[in-house]
Amino acid sequence: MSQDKKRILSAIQASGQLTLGNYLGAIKNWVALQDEYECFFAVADLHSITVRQDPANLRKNTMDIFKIFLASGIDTDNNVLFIQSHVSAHAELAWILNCYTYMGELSRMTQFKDKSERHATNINAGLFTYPALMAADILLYQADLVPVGQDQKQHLEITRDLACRFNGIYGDVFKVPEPYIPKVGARIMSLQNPESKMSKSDPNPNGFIGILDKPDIIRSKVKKAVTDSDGIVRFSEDKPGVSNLLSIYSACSGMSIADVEKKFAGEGYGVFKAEVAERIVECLSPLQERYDELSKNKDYVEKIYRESAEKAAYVANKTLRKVYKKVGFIPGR
Ligand code: ATP
Ligand code: LTN
Repeated sequence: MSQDKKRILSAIQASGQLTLGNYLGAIKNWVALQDEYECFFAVADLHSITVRQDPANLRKNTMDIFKIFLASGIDTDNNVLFIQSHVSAHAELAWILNCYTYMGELSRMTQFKDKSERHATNINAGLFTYPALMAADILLYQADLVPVGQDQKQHLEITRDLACRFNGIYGDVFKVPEPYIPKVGARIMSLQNPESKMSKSDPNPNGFIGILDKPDIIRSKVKKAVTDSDGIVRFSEDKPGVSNLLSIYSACSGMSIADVEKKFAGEGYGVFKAEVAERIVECLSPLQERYDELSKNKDYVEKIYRESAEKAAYVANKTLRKVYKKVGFIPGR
């Protein structure tokens, strides 16, 4: 791996099946960044248990996400794709960072407030200290840049604060990371409620397109997508459903929104929706084919995640050893 490339770390929680939003908003950008940067991409399974998970589902989701990362075309010779719980340094550094994180700053996190409302019967300590684990993910790898959506910016701020606080006490231990928010990041909205983001934890499956949804399912979900009654294919704030379908068409085809509007001028929503569905199918089917191949080749997938965990652990443990020493722990291994 190149020493002079800047380093990137990002992760996706294993809290459900990945959506077209995760693909267009995150994974597609990762694929584009992999040659310019040295990348570490993780399936954040430790984070996902801050919300109750069925064990069999968690196993399936984690493995599916890992295979989707591979199928999306990330080159594992030069980048590291790994499963967070395979590198114990994440949990170890998270504990230490917990002891440097204030209750006050954690209580200001909007994701904690949102998730506590949505899971009112399970407001656990892990959900509260989630940002310390996310900071550990990032700081262990001395990452320069962290590609995240707008909703994660607050977690990145706390990561930077923690890095500076720790460095302030003990000297230069952590690199202070910068957020990397893609300029043209497609923000894909729910098909059923286009005012809110397409999310893998949406209880209504018609709200999201799963990356692994088969063509007929995709066609039927797009057909049911909420639009409006004026019948004009135009991007506008007061037409969130149609605008979202335009964004999806544009992101999947590479055409500009203005060109897509021109293409469908005078056409009804029926024709437009059918074409949107086809663009999604075209965008996802090469990935789905590679995913199916990988599913037949379990030994290969296992080999990759085992080797990657070793590569990740090598880098992570180097930082952890330094932290242990600085804090005053006696070296035992
Ligand atoms: P959850 O609903 O379980 O909290 P999510 O589907 O919103 O999850 P995250 O795991 O929070 O997804 O996000 C993983 C990455 O995918 C982030 O970088 C996020 O910005 C991106 N992402 C998620 N949903 C969308 C979306 N609808 N449009 C664009 N990017 C998205
Ligand atoms: N919290 C993030 C997922 C995540 C992450 C990370 C992102 C866990 N660890 C480290 C970037 C860097 C989310 O919910 N999208």
